[in-house]
Amino acid sequence: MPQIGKKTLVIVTRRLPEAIEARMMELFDTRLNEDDHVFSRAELQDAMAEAEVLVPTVTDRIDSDLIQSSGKNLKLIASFGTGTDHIDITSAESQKILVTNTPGVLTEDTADMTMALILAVSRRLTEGERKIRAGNWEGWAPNALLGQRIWGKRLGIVGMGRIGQAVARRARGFGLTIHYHNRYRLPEGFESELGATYWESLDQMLARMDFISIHCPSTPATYHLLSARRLRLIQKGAYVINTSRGHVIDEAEMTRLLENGDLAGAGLDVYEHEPFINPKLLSFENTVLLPHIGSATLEGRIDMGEKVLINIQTFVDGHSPPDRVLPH
Ligand code: 8YV
Repeated sequence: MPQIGKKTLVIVTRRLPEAIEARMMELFDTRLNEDDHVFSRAELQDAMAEAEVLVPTVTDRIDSDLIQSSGKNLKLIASFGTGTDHIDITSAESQKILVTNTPGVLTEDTADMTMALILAVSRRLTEGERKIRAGNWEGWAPNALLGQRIWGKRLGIVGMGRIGQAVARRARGFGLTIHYHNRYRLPEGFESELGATYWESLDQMLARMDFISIHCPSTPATYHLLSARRLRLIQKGAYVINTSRGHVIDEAEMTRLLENGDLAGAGLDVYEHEPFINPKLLSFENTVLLPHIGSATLEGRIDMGEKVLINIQTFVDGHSPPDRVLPH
């Protein structure tokens, strides 16, 4: 437990919203990252040797080696974000270091971005915009940039947690019929509210959908859940949308399928090797590629920061922080 009267040393790896940084300075002995550079491994190691609380983000890879070599002061990793695949939670647990995240506050923004990608890729929004910006638009034509209607099509949601459900509610309003695969079936009330169909077999669902959208977390169990074999089950005319994590899809195989015309398109906000993007994905007209901005709203970032503050303060006060993450 931190000593009474002495402020807890908190090291924050990236710039957070100013209001959050200011409050963090008031509450704790806080070290900020003024120029917002991504910490090198050595910098992370130094921070973890000294800090009592580390506030990392998705851009910090906190693996078992770093955790094993952290100082005895480090008691809490209060991550800024919901996904915790960048932190080895099992190692942290074995070192008695708590890990927290910021769930719930990104749900609606990420669901909005999913709908934006569904619409953008099927209605060729970014392709049309590129045409205008390149000065290549010669005016309206009956057959120009024809996309696919989404109304009446089938959406297969992989992972029906908070975000998957928020996507289902929106998609229903756009006339999509909702299908889902999840580790467990949701209560009947939910299924009837959304007219959602549960597929115990992911393979069977994939083969019958017009849009597939990924909403499960990245864990060892979901690594390449959309494997090469499963990707090949998807219909030629279908679109793949991913606002979760790149590791859930075998990106190399998805790229091959797009290249060969075996998928209609992909709307992606996340990638297997961020920030590296496969150059082939960049070269296709039928991909919409976003720079991991699913939750990037001012309100969302402030809510995430508030959650980080609450997790740290609760811990400092001697209680179990509300958003503790346990090993899978
Ligand atoms: C965050 C995310 O912006 O919270 C998550 O899991 O993927 C993003 O929306 C990022 O992780 C912040 O660390």
